[in-house]
Amino acid sequence: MHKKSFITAAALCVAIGIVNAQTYPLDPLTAGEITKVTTILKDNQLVTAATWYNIINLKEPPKKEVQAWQPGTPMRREAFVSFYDYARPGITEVVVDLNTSKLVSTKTIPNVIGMGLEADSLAAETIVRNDASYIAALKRRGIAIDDVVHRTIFPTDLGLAPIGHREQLVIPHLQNNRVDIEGLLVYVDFTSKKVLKIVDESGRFSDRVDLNYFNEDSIRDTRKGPAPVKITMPEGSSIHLDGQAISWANWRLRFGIDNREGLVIYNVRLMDNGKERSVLYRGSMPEMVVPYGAPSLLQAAYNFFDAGEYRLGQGIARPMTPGADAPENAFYLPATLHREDGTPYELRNAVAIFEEYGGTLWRHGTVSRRATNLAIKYYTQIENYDYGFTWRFKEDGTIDVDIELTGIVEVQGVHRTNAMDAPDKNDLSYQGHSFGTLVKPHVEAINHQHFFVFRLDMDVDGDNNGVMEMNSKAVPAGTANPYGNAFYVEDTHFMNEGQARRNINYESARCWHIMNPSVHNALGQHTGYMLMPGSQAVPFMPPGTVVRKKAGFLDHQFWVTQYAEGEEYPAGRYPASNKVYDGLPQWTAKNRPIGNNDIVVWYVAGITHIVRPEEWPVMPAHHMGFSLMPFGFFSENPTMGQANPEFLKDLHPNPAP
Ligand SMILES: [Cu+2]
Repeated sequence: MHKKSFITAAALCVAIGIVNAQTYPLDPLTAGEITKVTTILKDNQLVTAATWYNIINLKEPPKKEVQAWQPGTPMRREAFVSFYDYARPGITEVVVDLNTSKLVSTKTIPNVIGMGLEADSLAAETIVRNDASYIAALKRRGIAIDDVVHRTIFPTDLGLAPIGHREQLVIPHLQNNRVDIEGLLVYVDFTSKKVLKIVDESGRFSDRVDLNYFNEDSIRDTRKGPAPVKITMPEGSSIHLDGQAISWANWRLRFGIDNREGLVIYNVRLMDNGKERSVLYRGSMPEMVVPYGAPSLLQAAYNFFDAGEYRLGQGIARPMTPGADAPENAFYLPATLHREDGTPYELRNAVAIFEEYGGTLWRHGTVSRRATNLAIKYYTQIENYDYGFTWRFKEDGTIDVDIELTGIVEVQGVHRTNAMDAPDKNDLSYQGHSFGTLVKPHVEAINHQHFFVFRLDMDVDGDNNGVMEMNSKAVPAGTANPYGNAFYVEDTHFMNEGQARRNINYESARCWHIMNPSVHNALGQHTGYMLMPGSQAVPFMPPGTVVRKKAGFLDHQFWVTQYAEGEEYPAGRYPASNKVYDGLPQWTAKNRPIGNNDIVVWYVAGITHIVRPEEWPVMPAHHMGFSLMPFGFFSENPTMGQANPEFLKDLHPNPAP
């Protein structure tokens, strides 16, 4: 039954032509278009056999052009490509016109570093294996070079290599042993193929350890779960899919999978009494950073910009498991992505689109209504961590964005084997405190934070919007507040980008009201959507540190910018680069007007992760996120009048055991 419903969903998407949909200016590139792009680059002698592709994406047409486009008329179809060759400093960006097969622009940026590549580890092996000092450092630990394999990351504070050279930290670990050889690192310049520096701290843990690192034993099924709970849809699905367009209940929207940002939600509209009303032009998670909190050079380099440096790991196919990653009633749709060699591939089960039980819609006394949600889910895996992103559209007009954190936490080798042991003098510690949680003898899961930046191009009832900050405040006790209980909401309307650099504040229940200054509901209120923060974190790294300069978006949890082409990535296009800082602080320094303009809202969701022993060897999914809720968008509860499904009438309580 389970299998059957899945096949039906899969058959449906093929029938409606999802795979090669190219019917709208925002539809992602097809496999044919990706191949066409690389062919055009080859024909123009821009690439060689040694070229690695960072990104091959749809170059979205300007917003005004998309909004004005009519079905059946010609549409702009361009691809943005950035590519890299180890032998050449910098990166090359090309825009290709897919309609004419011509190059629109070619730009070489010599001072930036492109994204991390699978090929980096291989490149590292050939360089470090020939370095006598490095081989000697291993030998001092009793380790032969042939027993070692390497991984690479971007150093936090680049600068040993000339600017634009690909500088990486090479980290050794023993074959078939997932804990690093602590205290030994090599700075390598991949461009000049030179070892720049060896960091060799003696005494750190470098033994082999039985890690139980998500191996065959740790994932063997040894016990049965609870009796199955199955979802049935006796009348079929209410979801209507047409290419990348989704229509469900009052919601209308589109989606796409981007090679850098992953799931992108487009053109979100609500049907209100037969009228289509816009809410959001484009929503995505264009950047994130995961800084780690132990005071070693390696840990300081652990600040992964998983989107900007690793394009969310999307170069490797990791399809969803129907029924586990998303419910069995979901439509599992494929996405077309590309590998770092430029070849396209189809990721099956990439996106799950489903209806789910949404709990109680509302109730009073014995009158109650059942809620159903529309959910769109996408998973990414970047090395050890897995992230799920679900956009949930509710009948009351709310959009909940859910981030799911799972996978394997980052660990380091330590001498201690028991939490009762004091930290070893050679392990990283501060005043008797370790910088992580012991999850196995000799294995410590490192304290860290995750920050996710959401870019929300809001279009509430039209392009021109404004933002009001809502702070709830107590009236000072006195004649205006004789009993001390009075509080009110102070609305502050931001007029420029500088004013709208804001932090969360739980004391004032701070929310942000994205509203249309020109449109009012029946009560005379501005129509709007409120951004309500979820659980949060603020960075521990102080301003001025390299991470804070690169991830300038961490200065605040909330930002507003005037819509501008080219302002897509909040830490700039190439966050791995040395001393090239771009993004929200730089853009908002222009202090453009945002009082009644086409605006983009940026929300930085954060979490401080102190690992629990129960999160080893794989982490139970943890959820965080935020909500966009209609606030004055309607004039009353928009779900009034909605009947419960018929089958509820036939339900009866379970018999007594
Ligand atoms: Cu974590």
